[in-house]
Amino acid sequence: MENNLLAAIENKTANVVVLGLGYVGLPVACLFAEAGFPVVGIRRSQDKVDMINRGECPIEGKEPGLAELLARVVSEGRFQATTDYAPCQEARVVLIAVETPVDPVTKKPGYQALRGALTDLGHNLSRGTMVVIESTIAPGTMSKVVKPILEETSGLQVNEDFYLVNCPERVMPGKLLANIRKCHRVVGGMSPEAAELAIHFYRHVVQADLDPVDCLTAELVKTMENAYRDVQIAFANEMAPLCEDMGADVWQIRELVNKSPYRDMHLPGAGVGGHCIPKDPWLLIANASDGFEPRLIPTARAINDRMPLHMADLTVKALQEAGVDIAGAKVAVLGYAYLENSDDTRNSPSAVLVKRLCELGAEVTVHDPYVPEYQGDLVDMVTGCDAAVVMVRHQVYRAMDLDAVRDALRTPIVIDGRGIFDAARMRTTGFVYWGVGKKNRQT
Ligand code: SAJ
Repeated sequence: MENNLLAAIENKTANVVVLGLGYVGLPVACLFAEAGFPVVGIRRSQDKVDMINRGECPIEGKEPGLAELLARVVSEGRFQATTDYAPCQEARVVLIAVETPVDPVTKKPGYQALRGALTDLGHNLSRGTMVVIESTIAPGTMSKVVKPILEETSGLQVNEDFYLVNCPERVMPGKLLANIRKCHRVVGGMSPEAAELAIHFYRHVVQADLDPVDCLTAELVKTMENAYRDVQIAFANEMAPLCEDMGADVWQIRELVNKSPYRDMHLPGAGVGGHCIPKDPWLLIANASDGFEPRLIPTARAINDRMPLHMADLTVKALQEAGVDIAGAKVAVLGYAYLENSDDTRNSPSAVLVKRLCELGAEVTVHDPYVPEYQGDLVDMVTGCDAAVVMVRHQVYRAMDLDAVRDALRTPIVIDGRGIFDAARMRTTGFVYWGVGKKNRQT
């Protein structure tokens, strides 16, 4: 294949198209535009396209530098958005960054968005283009799904007529730009040449290691690194109820355990949310053959998924200690985002807790300073409630006026899902205090 693509990448004349302008696609489009490439972003929603072309950032929450960078690259004419796939025909590099959720029952990816993007791209794919999948995908997807769809819809052959790469994203809400610039990436090529070309391309925005590998290795690295984190968190979430059962404080024990070399016990808590950790372990094992029996991954997921229900159990017990029945009790849920100081509510553990409390007959109100529908004065919101359940380590909860909250509650009960408060201090302040991994029984 003629290789003037390398020259176009080096001198930044290569037209870049980014398919999918969400948490992954938008920041990466802006960074390549800032680096000097002409970038077109494609998104299905005309409203969002119009917003982006006005230089307005559609992503809420604290994303340092993103809104300013977007406004700048749009005003300089380096980046524009559209709903039309025609710009793919002139593209030399196409990045695909669409969501890859798993079915809540089968735990398998349907890839509807990915299949749609690949099909539309295939019909507009030109010879000599480099296609990069940034989405997180199950190991084996590049060869079993991506390659066949692109070849069938374009009539072109991978490695003969176009380059194909998997370079998994490394985003985290609140650090979108920083993570792209600073996190190492694996660069999986359908050919070594494709991987090398992609490394030349990403070197324009990534200041960390770019490791050339094959596609299967790249798919395994990304899903395995997040499955590893999920298992680590699950261990902590098994130790918390154990310590409650034994009448010990898992938070103090965790700190002492981590004094041992090579220990890094993670934080137990009210649940594991977000768009990566709850999903990627299922992607990791999705294409394993029947000869492989996954045991640790599903068990870890079950442990973590149970934590919001554990929070409901603690709430019932705390209310009982104060002589209040969960049925008819007014419960305030503090925090709805999945991560502290973020507005991101994807796979929110609080959603599971709210559903469970309502099933038990409680009247639930939700507060979250970052989520528009749950914003409001904290003390006003807890006024008249029988319990306040803290689900997220938002700074506003860590710094809240405990005397004011105690006086506003009808029954002074706090259930602590993130180890924020000191049990002794809470009890001397007059609260019935229960927490994940805490010494909850007063006997
Ligand atoms: N959580 C715990 N205990 C912990 C750590 C996290 O309960 O010890 C919970 C959080 O409250 C949250 C969920 O797990 O609900 C996920 O937290 P996270 O810190 O993993 O945040 P994410 O989901 O944004 O994870 C992303 C991932 N990065 C990428 O996929 C590129 C993850 O692999 C990173 O470790 C994480 O960002 C990060 O810390 O950068």
